[in-house]
Amino acid sequence: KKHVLRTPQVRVQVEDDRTGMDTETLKRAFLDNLYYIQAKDLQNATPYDLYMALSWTVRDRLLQRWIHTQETYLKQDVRSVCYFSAEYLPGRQLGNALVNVGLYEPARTFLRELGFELVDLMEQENEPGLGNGGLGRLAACFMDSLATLGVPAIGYGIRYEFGIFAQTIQGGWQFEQPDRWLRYGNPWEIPRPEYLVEVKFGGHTEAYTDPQGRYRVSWVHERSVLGTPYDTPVPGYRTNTVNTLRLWSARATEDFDFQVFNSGDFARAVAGKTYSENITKVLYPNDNTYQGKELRLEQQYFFVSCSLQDILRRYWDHHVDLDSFTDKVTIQINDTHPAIGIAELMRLLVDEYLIEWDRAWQITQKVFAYTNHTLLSEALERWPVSLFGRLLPRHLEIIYEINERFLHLARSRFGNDEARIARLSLIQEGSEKYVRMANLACVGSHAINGVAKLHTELLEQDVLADFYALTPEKFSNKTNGVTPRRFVLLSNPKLALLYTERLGQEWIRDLALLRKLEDHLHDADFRASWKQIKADNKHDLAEYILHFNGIEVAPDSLFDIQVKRVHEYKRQLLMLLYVITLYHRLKQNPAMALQPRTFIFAGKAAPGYTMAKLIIKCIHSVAAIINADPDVGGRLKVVFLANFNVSLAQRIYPAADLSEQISTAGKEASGTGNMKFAMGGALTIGTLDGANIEIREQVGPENFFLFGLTAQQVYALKARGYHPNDYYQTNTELRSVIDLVASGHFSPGRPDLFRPLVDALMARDEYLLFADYQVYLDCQQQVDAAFADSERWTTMSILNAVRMGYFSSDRSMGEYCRDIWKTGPVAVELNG
Ligand code: H53
Repeated sequence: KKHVLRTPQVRVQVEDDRTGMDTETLKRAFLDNLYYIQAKDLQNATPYDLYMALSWTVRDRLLQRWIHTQETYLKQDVRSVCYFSAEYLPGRQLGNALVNVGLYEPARTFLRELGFELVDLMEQENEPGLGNGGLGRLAACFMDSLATLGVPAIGYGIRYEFGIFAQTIQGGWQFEQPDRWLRYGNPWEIPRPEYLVEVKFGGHTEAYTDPQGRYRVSWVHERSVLGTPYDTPVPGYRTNTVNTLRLWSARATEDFDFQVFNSGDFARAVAGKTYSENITKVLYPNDNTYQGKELRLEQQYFFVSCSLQDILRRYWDHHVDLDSFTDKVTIQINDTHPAIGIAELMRLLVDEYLIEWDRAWQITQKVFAYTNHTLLSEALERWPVSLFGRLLPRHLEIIYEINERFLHLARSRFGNDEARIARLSLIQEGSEKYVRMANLACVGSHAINGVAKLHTELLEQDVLADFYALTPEKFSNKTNGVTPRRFVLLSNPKLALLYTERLGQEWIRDLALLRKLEDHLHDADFRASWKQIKADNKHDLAEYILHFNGIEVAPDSLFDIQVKRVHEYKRQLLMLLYVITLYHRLKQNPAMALQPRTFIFAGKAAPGYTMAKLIIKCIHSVAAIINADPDVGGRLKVVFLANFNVSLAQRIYPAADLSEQISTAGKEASGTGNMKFAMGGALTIGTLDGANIEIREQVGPENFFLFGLTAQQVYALKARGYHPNDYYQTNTELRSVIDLVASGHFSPGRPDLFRPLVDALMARDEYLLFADYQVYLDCQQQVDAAFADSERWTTMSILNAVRMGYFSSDRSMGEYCRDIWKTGPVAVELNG
C-alpha cells in the first residue's frame, strides 16, 4: 500500500514502514507525518509543525517497544515498582527519545538534507513543568534509570493542566505567567479513557453489620470526580524497555446539570463541572514549604486513589485473591504528598474487599515505602482534622484506628513516656488538631529512607528519632543521583563525544567507568580538548545571556553560578553579599588586581514568598549598578536568567566553572544540582550539607572548596544564642557591605527597598549568613588562586567530572531495587 505525493522538493512515500530506523525511512516518515497529521507541507510548515512531525515519527518507533514491554510485563506477571509522586519534571522529551532509541544522528542527518537543524526543532517543545524543583526532577531521573536498568515500573502522578508558572522579570521583580504547556497539543501522551476511575469526596460514614455479623463501615460520599489516565512512554537508554508515566486528569461526572440548564441558568449548570475539573488544573508552586490548602489535599487524594484503583484493577485481571498482591506490587511514596495512600489502601481492602483489618494492615505496610526529602519543619505536611474529616471522613476514622493500635504498641515499648507518645501520635493534639502525614507515612511503611547520608542521620537522630527508636530496621539511606543521559549526553554533547572517543559508549550506562579517564589526566591532547569544550560551552551560554539579557559577559571570566529555587536557607543572599564585597573593594581601590568573574543566578520564588521575591529584586538591583559602573570596568558582571527550568538548566550546567552549594548546614536534604554541575566539570564551593559531603568524599577534599559551620556547629551556636550583631560589629567589611545595602545605594530613589532583607539579617539571621560570611570570603580567595592557575584548575575539573559515577541515578535505583523493592530487571524481546 503505497501512496505517492509530491511537494516541490521531495517525493514522499507514505506508510510503508512505521518502524524503519534507517535515515531514508525516517525522512519519509517525517514528511508523511507532517502532511497527514499536521496537515502541512514543507512550504507552509511552522517550526512547531516540524517539531510535531519529528515527534510523531519518533513516537511511532517507541510504540512498538512500549507495547512489547507492557505485553511482556503482563505475560510474565512481573513485580512492578509503582512510584507515587505529586511532581515530575521530565524536561523536553524529543531529544531524550531520539537519543534513547538511537535515532539522534539519523534524524540530524535527514533534517540537514532538508535544510533544518535538529536542535532548532527540539527548542520548539514546551517542557512539562509538572514540578517545582529537586523533588520532581528526581522522580524523572528515577524513571529514566528504572527504564534503562530494565526494571518494570510505573510512575503515577497528576496531569496538571498548568505546570509551574513561567517567570518573567519586570523592573527586576518576578512576575508569574500561567504555564500553558498543553496549548499546542502534546504528542507524547496517550489518553486512556478506557481506564477511567471514580474518586469520591465528602459525606459521612455509616456503620452496619454484615450477614456474617461483622462490624463494617460504609462511606456515603457527597460527590465524586472521574480520573482519566494519560500515559507517556519512558524509554530506557538503548534497550527495548519502555515504561509508563501515568498521569491523572480530573473530569466531572456530569457535564452539566440538566435541570438547572433547562431553567436557563447556564453558568450554574456547569459550575459543578468547573469545580471538579479544578482538581488537576494547576500545580501548587511551593517548593519545600507546606501550604494547607484544601484543594491540595484533594489533588493528593485524587491521584493516589486513582492510582491504587488502577493497580488493583490490573492485579485482578490476573489473580483471584490477594495472596500474591505484595509479591507483585511495591509502592514508593515520594515525600508525604501521597501518604494518604496508606489510609486509602486500607479503606479499599477493608471496606471494599472486606478483608479483615490485621491482614489488610500487613499488606499495606508491606507494600508501602516512604522517602523523606526534607528536614525543614515548615515543609512537614499536617492537615487540620476538621478539614480532613470534611473531605475524607472515612479516611479520618481509619487514621484514628491505625493510631490507636500504633500507640498501643508504642506504649508497650516505651511505657508511659507520654511526651514521646504525643510526638509519635498521628494526631497532633491542641485546640486545633492536625493529622501528621510524616507520622502516617512512617507507620504505614516497611521502609523509610533519607536522600543523602547526613540527611538520613539527621532524620534518625532528630526529625524522626522516635520512629527510629521504635523500628530502626525500617531506616536506610539512599543517596540521590541524576541521569547521565540527560545531564551529560544530551546537555553536554561535546564532553560526551570526548568520553566516547576514549572509552566507547559503555560509560552512558555505567558512569563509574569515567574513572578510567584518570589515566589521561596528564595527556596533553585530552587536557586541551577538556579546556576547549568548557570554553565552547561558556561561549554558548554567553551568547544566550547576550540575547536574553542584553548583557555582554567575558567567556574567559570565571563563571560562578547558583541556580535553584530561591529560598532563604539556600542562601542566594550570601553569594550576593560576596558580589557586593568585591564591588566595595573595587570602589575603594579601582586599580586592584581582580580575577574577572561572571556571577550567574537563576531560580523561581514561590509567588507568596515575599523575602525570596525581594532577593530576586535585590540581585537585579545590584546587577544594574555593578554592570554599569566604569570603576568595575566589566571585571564583574552579574546576571539573572529568567524562568529557570530543565531546558535552561541543561544549558547552564555545562558552562559553569564554579557551582555554588552554600546552604546552611543541616537544611538541604541532598541537592541534585550539585551533581549536575560537577558532572560538567564545575568545581564546587560548598558547605558540609546534603550530598555535598559525599561529593567531596568522591572527588577528593583537595578538589572541593569547603567552608562554613557544620550542622552540629549550627545547632550548638543556636543553642548558645546567636547574635548576628556581633559579626556586624567586628567584621568591618561585612559592616560596610550591609550598610551599603541599608543606605539604599542599590535602590536609588527607594532607600528603604531592601530594608526587610537587612532587618531580617540584623535581627535574627535565621540561616547564619553572618556567621559564615568571613570563611566564605576566604574560601572564594582560594577559588581565585586556583582559577588563576589554569593547569591546576583543569586537573581539578577533570577529577570532579570523572569521579561522579556514584551520583548516577542508576546507582540510586539499583540500591532501591536491592534493599527496598526486592526487584530486578526483566528482559524485553521485540520479536517475542
Ligand atoms: O528534594 C530533592 C533534594 C532537595 C530537597 C528537595 C525537596 C523538594 O524539591 C520539595 C519538597 C521537599 O520536601 C524536598 O529540598 O534537597 O535534593 C530531592 O530529594
